[in-house]
Amino acid sequence: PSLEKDFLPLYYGWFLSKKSSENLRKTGQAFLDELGSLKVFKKESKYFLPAEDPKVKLDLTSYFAKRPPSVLHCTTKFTDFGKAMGADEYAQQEVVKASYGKAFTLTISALFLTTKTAGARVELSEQELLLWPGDVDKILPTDNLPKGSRAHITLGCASGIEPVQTGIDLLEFVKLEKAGTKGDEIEEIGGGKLQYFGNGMWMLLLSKKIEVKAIFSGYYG
Ligand code: ACK
Repeated sequence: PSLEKDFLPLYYGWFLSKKSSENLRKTGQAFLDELGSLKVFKKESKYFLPAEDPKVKLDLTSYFAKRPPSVLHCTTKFTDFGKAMGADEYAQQEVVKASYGKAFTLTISALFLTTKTAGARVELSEQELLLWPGDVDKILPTDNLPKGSRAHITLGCASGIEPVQTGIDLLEFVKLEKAGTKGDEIEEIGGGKLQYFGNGMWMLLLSKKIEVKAIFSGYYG
């Protein structure tokens, strides 16, 4: 058996450089700070507050206290050390092997948050899409969304929420966009146009997209 077969990582993805990672964390933090201080957000903050005590002061930074411990990343394929569906097929692709350890530039087009997760939306290039698995852009088997719809960088999770949720939340936004539920355009804030999709789902479309440097690699834990 090949080495690739015997030692698959927990997941494959793009791992941001230390500097890009620090900058994106700061941008995400600034977004939380600004959103949390907006009247429109406060008016809708019930989704983030405990039903039994809706008067407590909401602090989004402590709300999304589960943050990625090391450098930020954008998962391509969760292979679960080879146990996940399609893991071997993914790992054996020529493009995956050839790209391993190579540098890429990822483009971030939006920041989003829900009651469960906060993340950055990644817009993949043609070349990057070659590394994107064919089976991950859906919540329901019947969903038919553009390739790469799920591409994201998790910035934080609410208590009790696993990071896998961030991609699912992003797909939820994409489904709403596709259904023509564009999201109320709330206002221009620092960085872009703020959209509200209801149910505590917020998205900031960046007026200036952010480019980050990242290495395609595997994470072994
Ligand atoms: O934030 P993420 O993209 O969501 O990065 C982490 C990484 O793998 C390590 O946990 C992602 N992840 C976990 N489980 C899955 C899964 N079943 N499908 C897709 N991504 C997953 C998680």
